[in-house]
Parts: sequence; C-alpha cells; structure tokens
Amino acid sequence: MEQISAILNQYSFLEGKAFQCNSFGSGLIHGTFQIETSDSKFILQEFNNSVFKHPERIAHNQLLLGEKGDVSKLPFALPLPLLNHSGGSLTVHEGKLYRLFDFVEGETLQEIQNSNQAFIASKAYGVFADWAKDIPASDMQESIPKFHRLDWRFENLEKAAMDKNQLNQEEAELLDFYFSQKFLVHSYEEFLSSCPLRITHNDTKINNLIFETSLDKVAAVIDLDTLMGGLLMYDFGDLIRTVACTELETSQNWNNLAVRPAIFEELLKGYWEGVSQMASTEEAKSLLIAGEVMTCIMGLRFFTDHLQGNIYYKVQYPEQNLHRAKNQMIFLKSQQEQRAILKKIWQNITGL
Ligand code: GN1
Ligand code: MG
Repeated sequence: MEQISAILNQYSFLEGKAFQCNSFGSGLIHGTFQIETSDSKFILQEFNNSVFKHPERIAHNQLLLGEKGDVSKLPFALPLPLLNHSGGSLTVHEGKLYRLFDFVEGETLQEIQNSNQAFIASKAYGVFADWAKDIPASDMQESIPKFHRLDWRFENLEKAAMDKNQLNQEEAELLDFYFSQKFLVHSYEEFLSSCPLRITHNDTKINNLIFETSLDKVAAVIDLDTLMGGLLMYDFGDLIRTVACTELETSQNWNNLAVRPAIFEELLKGYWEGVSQMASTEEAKSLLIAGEVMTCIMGLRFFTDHLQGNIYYKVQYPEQNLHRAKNQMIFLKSQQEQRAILKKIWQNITGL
C-alpha cells in the first residue's frame, strides 16, 4: 500500500487522497490494479518492459494521438494514460514503470455471443481508423519493430527451421504447409507497397474492447500499446482471425475449425461502415486477404516459437505452440477454401 501510495502521489489529483487498491482483470502482460477513491476509479498498471522493450515509443505514440486527435469526437472512450506531476505518462517508482488510466465501467468478452457483437466490435475499430486518419502515421514510432510484417515472420520461420536438425512428422507437415504460403507473402508485399500507412491498433481482439453492460454497445477501445503505423488489413484481419473462427486459437478441436462466413459478413459490414470514406480501392481489396494474412502471421509466430523452445508465448504444455500453429493452419486453409464465398460477401458490401 505504501508503494502504491507513493506512485499515486505523483499524480496531482490523487495527492494525499485515501484510496482502496485491488488486483484487477486477467491480463497476462502487465500487472493491473483497480484504484478507488471516494469519488473516482482508476486503473493502475505495472508496465512489463521485457515484452515491450520501448516504453518511451508507446508513450510517444499515445501522446501524439491525444495531442493531434480529438478523443471527445469518438463514440467510445479511448483511455490514454493520465499525466503525472512531470507531465509524463510513465511513472517510475523503485526502478519499475507504472501507468494510470481512468476506469471504464463495462464488460469484456472473450468470445462474441451473437453476430451483432461482431458487427459493433468491428465497426468500433473501423471508426477508430477513420477518426485517426489525419494524424500522420509516419510520426508514430514502432513499439514492436516489424510486428505485422508477414515477409519478416516468414523469414524467421525459415531461419528457425534451418537451425533445427530434426523435425517430427507433424512438424514437417506444418513446415510444408507454411512454406507453401509464399504466394500469400507475395500478395501481402504488393499491398504493403500500394496501401498507405495508417494509424492502426494492431491487436484488435474482442477482449481489447470494453462493452457497455448491456453488451450491445462499445464503451471503450483499450490496450493501445501496439498502436502504431500499419495497414488497415492488420486490424480487420485480426478481427477475422479471432472472431470469425468457429474455435478459439487454443482449441484442438481440429474437425470443427473453420471460418464462419456469416460472421465474416458482419465483421466486414461493421469495419466498412467505419472506413469506407477513407479507404482506397487497394485498401478495400486488401480486406479480402486480411484474415489470411493475420492468420498466417500468427501461425508463423507460434510455429517459430515452438521450434525455438517457447521463448515468447506462455505455454501450458510443451506442444502448445505447435498446436496453436496447427489451429491457425487449419483456419487459414478454411479461409482459402471458402475464398469464393467470402469474395461474394466482400463484393456485395464494398460494391467492387
Ligand atoms: C499477444 O498478449 P496478448 O494476448 O494481448 C500478441 C498478439 C497476438 C496474441 C495471440 C505484443 O497478445 O500479437 O495476436 O498474443 N501480442 C504481442 O494470442 O506479441
Ligand atoms: Mg493485449
């Protein structure tokens, strides 16, 4: 408590105030606490700087967003870190870094419960991209370098596979599959050169939204650590990857793992409502392969981590990253098998 008090005292509006502190949520990266005073609530985060090695870049990006964008024009909250005495968003205490946010009331979901939630979730991220379109993305710094570069993730798998002498049959099958995706890397590279750099969230999972308690409206877009310059396809693609699949990314229910075209449709309708005014034709086209690109990226990352001995992702059992990579492989295949159906939906919505 004394520690927390010393941190909170670095914020003028909390100086000397009585408070209660409880650990909060299920986040795996940062330590999270809820702070309650007599009249307000806050979230205090202990920042994990071994995962995010460039906290100053994150702080820079978020400050830029707050300065150049008018957050009050968004139909939901975008909780940016509050500023301490020295005007900084990162507070240092005994060698550790902390951030403080206003608390947003509401609920988080790990999975959607109905298709309208897919629509509103996706629309929120689309509206966010449109809102941020006038902030120069090139002024943003890379909080995690090359984060969604499919070409780089592909090369990393090539290297990891080369360093490993022997692969078992399952690993060899997966490697063949991922190597067969070179064509997808080429399509990605074409879009990378033809699409403008935008401000993207880059981690658009459903649980990075806070819904109002009624669960039919987005109250806030959170987790802005990976916010930086990116392609629209990254944000839309990660929504497809995490919301349009019949199974979670940890599932081993291989036979029931497929894309849900009806959910793809809701996601695209929602995202398109947000971005249709700003998106170029090339960007609109990129949305059709966005899900494949992001699924492939995550498959490559999981598989590379498996070959390297699980150094990045936490695993509950040794083969978990292999299984995650297999899950993403099956989901990617499903999207590619159903591309014609998805394309029809895409044509109807975008009019292209
Ligand atoms: C990581 O930590 P979390 O769950 O928010 C990863 C994302 C992946 C996700 C897969 C910084 O996100 O890119 O999509 O795992 N974030 C980072 O579950 O690597
Ligand atoms: Mg996150």
